Amino acid sequence: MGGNRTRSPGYWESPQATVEACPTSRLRASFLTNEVWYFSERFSLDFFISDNMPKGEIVLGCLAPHPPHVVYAENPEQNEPVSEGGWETLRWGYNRLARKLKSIDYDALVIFTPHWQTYIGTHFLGLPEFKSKSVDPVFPNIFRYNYDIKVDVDLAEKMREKASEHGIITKMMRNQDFRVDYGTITSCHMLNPDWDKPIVTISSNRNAHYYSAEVMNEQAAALGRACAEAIEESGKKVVMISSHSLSHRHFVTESPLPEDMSKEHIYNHSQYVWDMKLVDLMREGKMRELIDILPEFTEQTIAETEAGGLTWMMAAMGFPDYSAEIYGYQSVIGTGNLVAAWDPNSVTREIVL
Ligand code: 2X7
Ligand code: FE2
Repeated sequence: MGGNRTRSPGYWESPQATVEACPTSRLRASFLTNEVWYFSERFSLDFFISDNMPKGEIVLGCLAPHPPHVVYAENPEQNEPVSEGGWETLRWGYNRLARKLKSIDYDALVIFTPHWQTYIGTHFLGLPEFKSKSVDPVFPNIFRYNYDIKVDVDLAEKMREKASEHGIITKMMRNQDFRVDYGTITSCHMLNPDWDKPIVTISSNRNAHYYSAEVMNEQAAALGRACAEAIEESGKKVVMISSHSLSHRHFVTESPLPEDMSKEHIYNHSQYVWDMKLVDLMREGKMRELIDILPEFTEQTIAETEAGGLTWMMAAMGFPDYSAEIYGYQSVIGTGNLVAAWDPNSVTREIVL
């Protein structure tokens, strides 16, 4: 990041870049952009020291599937329906990853979700708070969740700005009545049930529908690189979340009791073999190879990787060549769901399973 970066005049006029006067003379600080400006009085020399600001970083990347079933099974107070449990392998894995997150110092969670689909550009949540009830359109019997979500709008705007510089069409979601998708809510709830960190949600632009899975992969990688640049410039510590299942063939008839685990199994063997191929590559630290075969995997298993989340996160993290932490794999209505994490810090990185 260069110390003599230029900003368009409009940037400084925006509410997020308000400059406040400091009690000491000549020093003015923008607390929201973390930049400190010095205005000299004797010489007409103005400069700022944002180069001294610590660089932001991605402190963890999480693959966090979002079947609403896992929230239903946890019985949190926010969700109306009550269950007798279910999907423990996945939930206990999630619980363990949530405990690890508690031990990490971070400022915000940034999540890419396939269930906020946008057809013109990539959108970012752009208001400080979204509060409402989320009812899953397919499973209203198990997911009616009262949410109150805080957003890191400053970080979201930085990401939007960077994505735009990379040639990606972008938009901020400023509609207060916008209903946050259940993918965001489920993954964030399972990773941080206390909801004590702000989030940024990024929509999934459906390039695949206009072009192909390959183009989708390229676009998602470009978005990932843009987000990584934004995080670095923000000075913040960020946890990235790619919210999706792996193989995605699912049952068409729900069992009378959704949490009846005697009915839960992977939909078919080929799907399972594909999922395990991906898990092996993750364990071996071959994320570039995995992303290269993702279009084929997506086509064969009609996977939610179609939305671009995993490619986005891996590109942002520079395609890790170290082992992923594997927390659990389980079928939910026949789909393959894996909880995994990439820890760039070799001291805290673990072999979990
Ligand atoms: O969105 C989902 C999903 N990805 C997997 C399983 C069940 C329901 O919803
Ligand atoms: Fe989904």
